[in-house]
Amino acid sequence: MRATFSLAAGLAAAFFASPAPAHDYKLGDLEIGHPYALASGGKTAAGYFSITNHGTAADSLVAIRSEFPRSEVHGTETDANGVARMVPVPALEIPAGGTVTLQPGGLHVMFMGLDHPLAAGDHVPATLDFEKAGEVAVDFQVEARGEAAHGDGMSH
Ligand SMILES: [Cu+2]
Repeated sequence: MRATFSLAAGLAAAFFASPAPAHDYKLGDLEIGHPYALASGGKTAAGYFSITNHGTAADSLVAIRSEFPRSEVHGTETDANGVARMVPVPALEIPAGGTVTLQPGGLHVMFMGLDHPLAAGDHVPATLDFEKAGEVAVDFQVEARGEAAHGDGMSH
């Protein structure tokens, strides 16, 4: 038991030493990992998180609400000319026992109609609505835009 305790203490120390601590949410069998959004000075911002389904049945993320007029899940699709574009994903399925990860370059939340810039350190409260599990309030931590950030050049 002592060894287990020491490991837990070590993990806790590592957790608190991190400059942008991860934060997780639980809703029934679903676990929402580290929601964050990228800083933006434009009308849109991209958000990311992971969803793990510990249950035995699939569930789907069917809506996201925030202070902004529209928040949608988008996927990316590459056309015959090799041009990537974003397509809305009205119901994002999380398979039983599976994890779906929204990350730069792929699935993302698009916050639309921003009326003010988002800077690193800001927070975007939002509600995720799942078909079966219901709703959970989460907080997207705004982080500085990195090299692999969601490009503003992608069209909608
Ligand atoms: Cu998008």
